[in-house]
Order: sequence, then structure tokens, then C-alpha cells
Amino acid sequence: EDGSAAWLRYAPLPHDSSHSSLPSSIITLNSTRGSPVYTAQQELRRGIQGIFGKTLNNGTSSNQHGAIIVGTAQAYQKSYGEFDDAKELEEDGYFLSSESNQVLIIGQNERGALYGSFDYLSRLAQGKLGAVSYVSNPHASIRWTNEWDNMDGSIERGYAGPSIFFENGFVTDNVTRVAEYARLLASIRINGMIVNNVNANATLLSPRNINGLGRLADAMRPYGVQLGISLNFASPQTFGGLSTFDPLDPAVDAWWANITNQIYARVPDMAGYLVKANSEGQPGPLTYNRTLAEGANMFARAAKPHGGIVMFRAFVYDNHINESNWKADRANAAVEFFQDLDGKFDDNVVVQIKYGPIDFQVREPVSPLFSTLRNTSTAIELQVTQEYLGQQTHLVYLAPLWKEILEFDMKADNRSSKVKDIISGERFRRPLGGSAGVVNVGTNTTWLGSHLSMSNLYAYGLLAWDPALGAEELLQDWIRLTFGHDKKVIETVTEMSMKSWPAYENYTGNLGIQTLTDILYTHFGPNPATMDNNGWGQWTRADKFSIGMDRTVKNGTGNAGQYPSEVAKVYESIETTPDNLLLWFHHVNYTHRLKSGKTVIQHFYDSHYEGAATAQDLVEQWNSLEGRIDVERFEHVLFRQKYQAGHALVWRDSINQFYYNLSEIKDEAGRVGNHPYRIEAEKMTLDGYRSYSVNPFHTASGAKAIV
Ligand code: BDP
Repeated sequence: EDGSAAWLRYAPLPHDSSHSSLPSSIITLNSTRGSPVYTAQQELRRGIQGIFGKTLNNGTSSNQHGAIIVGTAQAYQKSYGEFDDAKELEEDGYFLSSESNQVLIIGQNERGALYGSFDYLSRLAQGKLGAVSYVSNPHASIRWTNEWDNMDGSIERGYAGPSIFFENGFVTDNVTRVAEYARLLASIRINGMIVNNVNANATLLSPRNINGLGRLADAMRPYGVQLGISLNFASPQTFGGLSTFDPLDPAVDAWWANITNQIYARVPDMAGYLVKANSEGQPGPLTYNRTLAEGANMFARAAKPHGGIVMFRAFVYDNHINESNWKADRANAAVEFFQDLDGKFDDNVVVQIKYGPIDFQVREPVSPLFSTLRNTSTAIELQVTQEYLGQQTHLVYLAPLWKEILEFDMKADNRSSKVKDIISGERFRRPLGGSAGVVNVGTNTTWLGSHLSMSNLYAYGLLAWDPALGAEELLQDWIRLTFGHDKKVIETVTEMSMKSWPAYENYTGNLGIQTLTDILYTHFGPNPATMDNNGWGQWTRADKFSIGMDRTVKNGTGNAGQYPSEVAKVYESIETTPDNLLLWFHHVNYTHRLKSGKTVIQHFYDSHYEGAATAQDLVEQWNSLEGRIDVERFEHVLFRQKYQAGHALVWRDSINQFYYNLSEIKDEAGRVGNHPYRIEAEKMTLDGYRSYSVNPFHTASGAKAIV
């Protein structure tokens, strides 16, 4: 149990779960090796063998009793005649019926048939053996992952070892892991994957690497996962040898058309491109005074003849903002850059928007851009990799966070406008839309570096398919598939996971102040002092008396006014802003009283204690599962939980000490700065250790640690 099988373990069902009507044969309506329907057939055999120890025979159409029939609706109708539910199927959707001893798994297309097979197997593996009959269709057409892999094999914000796609500047030769990853993604109904970093390297476009991309796509195709790539805007100049990369220069246009043709010649079903432009030092159309839409449309023209999509990121901002300008606000950037461009993007462009206006913080309001763009297709960008959220050394189950965002009602034009219905294209009647999840898996057998963080990947895919699913429901399915059916295991891991996001928020940054982490690069560990006077604009504006960004229209940066009026009204006033976003939208005294009656500073102190205490509990809770989980995974998780428990104390004391030093307001409970029973390591007689001063000072008591 090294984690490589993730939730596709097909472990035998406990007890005697013999299945009286379990089919004994399989009829596959496409026997072409490598087709998703063929893959579905292989998967069904493998799963049923694993779960029930039963080998499926080859069925024939003359003997369909007791058979699983898997294929597309078209193929089914050819052999067996019309079936009613076919009309309800949408692209990638499937019909699953296990009502008689015949099981039908019929996809609208090949991919749908594969999804239906995985769904059926997931039910079996969870012991959900009852009869079902339903159609399942996707909420949105774009259900992609983004992988931030570099050509040298490193991964930006990846915490599970080196890349499975690239090494030493080239696409890897061995694509075994790539196929295994595609299999995992297909099982959660992901249909596209961008394989390289948004901070893209143009050498990906060399003939050798284009051929390599073909190899990756070939490995992914049997699973219905289409490959896509990130592009570097300056490639025509830096890589192609042109004198310019101006998107309106015909030579540049021709260069992109040509390179795109070359890629599609090798990967005819490529999903499309992802572009990060004019952001954090990346080149883009603004260099030539062209608009972002003109830049995006250049790629759109190249990809259009091949059916490709261009995901153009809204993460555009100036990363040299000057804090002395009280009105400056990074949170305003996306709307400022994109509002005048609405309707100017070609129809195969999708603007990909991070869920919040800043950057994957533990708590952010929804990005206002979702309601600004009415005539432009949009997708939401979520982060599965826990960049700011503990980098897989802390347990943070993210589905509750994503659910809050997806269910948020922007009330555009006073009409229900939930984010999930905007990104599906439904609310503003857009042809395209969906989700992009930054995953960053690596070569580590656990995929993400930690067994427990795989619940995030599982939930991400299935929420992209159906955002109405519940966070806890998804979690419990994942637990059963990953750890089995032991009731105590299910209850304990559920409880641990469901309290993990609130706990992390409590001991890192609460009341909407952002994750008070080291902002300069690592994004790991407490460093609130870096949260101001940095060009990135992630500011708290904390001083001796007060804290928070005033984003009101009346006195602040005007950010609250970027939301539709109903929502803007709520955020404009301190009284109506929810406490958990108070410091995001308002600058208040530390002594300001929250709706709970507590002062801001006392809330800080208390929450940090509460959050850190929860992190200690997680160790106990996990420990209580000893013997109920295989030793390999038990130990692996235990190590991480202990680390988290310790690191949560570092977080608690750093943040509390920092704001105590700044405000000089005492903790009512007398805890902050007062640890009478603590024995400082540096005061002990050190044998083989020495003490040293740490920076930032507040990450160790007395600013001293030992090494
Ligand atoms: C930030 C990451 C940085 C990414 C950037 C992005 O720290 O590594 O390149 O986002 O999304 O969160 O482009």
C-alpha cells in the first residue's frame, strides 16, 4: 500500500458480500485496443477480479444475460436497437443500469462509457450493490488539470518529487506513470491535462519535444484525457528567431499557425493551449500595447482549425505595486484588465480565473471577474496542490472551501448567479466553461506526497463533473475506496478532514487577512512581517493600532464596488461583511468588536490556540486507527500529522507573538508570550547541538533554535 493505486485499489469487499446478480461476462462494443471503451472493458475485468475474485468471460450478443454491456449509445443502438435514455445523454455523459442481471454502461461517447464503468466499479468497491438506473451528464465541458512541471523535471509548487512528464529538458521516454495518472484522472472524469508549467519554456516546441508530447498524448488517449500545453508568449522571438512577438504582426501569427500545425500533426486531438501573459514577469501582448484579447485571439486563430481551445489566464497583475499608494490593490487587477475586453475574445477562448482575487489563500471572497465577464466564456482555477495551505505536510481537505466558492451567489442583475452556473456557461449562455485544477503530481508513489491529500484530487474531479455533490459525501466515498469499510476509520478520517480547513485557517490567518505565510517565495510557514511592503500586493496594512485592507468604495481601494450591487452592498459595510472576510474588506482597530462580541485581537489569539489544539487532536485521532490501516500508510500519515501538530504550534506562537509585539495588547487568557512550563531547547546543556538565531524572529521562542 504505497499509495500508487490511490482510490482504484479494487480491494476485496469485506465479509461475504457475494453479489447474487453479478454478471459473469462482458460484451464490449468496441474492441479496438487503446480506445476508451476497450480500456473500460479492461478496467471492469480488473475491478471485478479484485473486488469479487471473479473472472469475466467474453460475452456475445446472442447471450446477453448476465452480461455487462459497455459501449457508446451509437454502437449499442446498432446491435440492440433504440433505448430511451439515449436522448438524455450529453457529451461525455453516460447511462448506468444494473437493474436486472444485465448491466448496461452506455456512454454518449467512448469517454462516457469509460466514466460509467469507473462509476459502476466505484459503487461495487464501496459495497453499494443495489440496483440503479440513471443518466449522469457533466455540469461543464472543460474539466482539466494543470500541471506546473518544468522541462528540467522540477515542479513549481509540487510537493511529491520530480516530474512524471519531463527530465533534463525533454519529454520523458518512459510514460508508464503518465498512463497511470491518466487512468486516475479518467476515474474522476477529468478530460484534459495541461502538462507543463504556466511559466512556460519555449523549448517545449522543439521537434524532439513535440514528438515527446505525442508520446504523452498516446499514453493518455486510452483514458480519454486530452493533452494540452502552456505557451510562452515570447516564443516566436526567443525560440523562433523572429525579431518580435507582437500578436498583430502577420509573421508572428504565421509562426504560431505553423507551430500549431506541427503539434496537431503529432497530437491530432490536442485539447488546446494555456497562456499566462503579462503576469509576474511573463511576456505578453501589453509589451506591444496590444490588448490581452488581441493576444489571446492570436492563439485562438491558430488552434481554431484543429478544434483547440485557448485557456487565457486572468491572473494578470503588476507585481511591483507600491504600497505607499493607499488606493493600490492587487485584488482589483483582474477586473481592471479584463472589464473592457468582455465580448472581444474569439469563441474558442476561455478566461481562466483563480477562485479569489489574489492567490489561493485560505480564505478569499469569490473573484468579482466571474460576474464582470458576461460575453466571454470562463473557467474557475482551483489549486489541489496545497501551495499556501501547508504543502501537503498539513491535512487540509479543500472540498468545503471549493463548495463555498462554487455555491456563492453573485446576484448579477439581481438574479441567481451562482459561480458554478457561471462557469458551466449556463448563467450567461456561454458555449464553453468549466474548471482547471492545479495538481502538480510527482514521481512519489503517493502522487501528491501525502496519502490524505488525495481526497482533494478525488473531490476536485467529481465536483468539476457535478458541483452539487457534497464535500462530506465525496470524502466518505474516497475513504471507503482508499482505506476500506471499517466504520471507525470512515468516521475518524471524516472528522479529521472536515475540521482541517477551519483549523488551518484558525492557526494561519483568519478574519480574511489571508494566509500569513512567507510571501516572498516559499509560501510555507509563518512570516506575517512579509505581508506588507512587498510588490506583490498581498498586504495586511497592519500597524500598532489597526489591521486590514480597506477595500470599500467609500474610503478604500474600491474593490467592494467590483461586485454586482447586491453583493457590493454587503461588503461595503462593516456591519454586513461576514466576520471571516472582515479584514479582507475593512481596516479596523484591534479592539474592534466582531459579531461574536470578541475583539479582533482576542479573536486572533483564541483562534490560533483553537486551531493548533485541533492539529494536536489530529495526531490522537489518527493514532486511534492503529491496526485498522496497513502499517505502511499508517506510519506515513502519522509522521505528517506529528509534523503538522508541531508546525501548528510554531504558527500559533509566531502569529500571536507578532501581533502582540505590534499591538502590545495582552491576551485576556494570559497565554501569549507566557510559557512558564516551556523549557527552551537553547537553555539546555547541548551535546552535539548548537543554538542559532532564527529569522523571522517570531518563528522560535526567544528567536533561538537549535541545530
Ligand atoms: C502563484 C505561485 C506561482 C505561480 C503563480 C501563477 O506562487 O508559483 O506561478 O501563482 O499561478 O500562486 O501563475
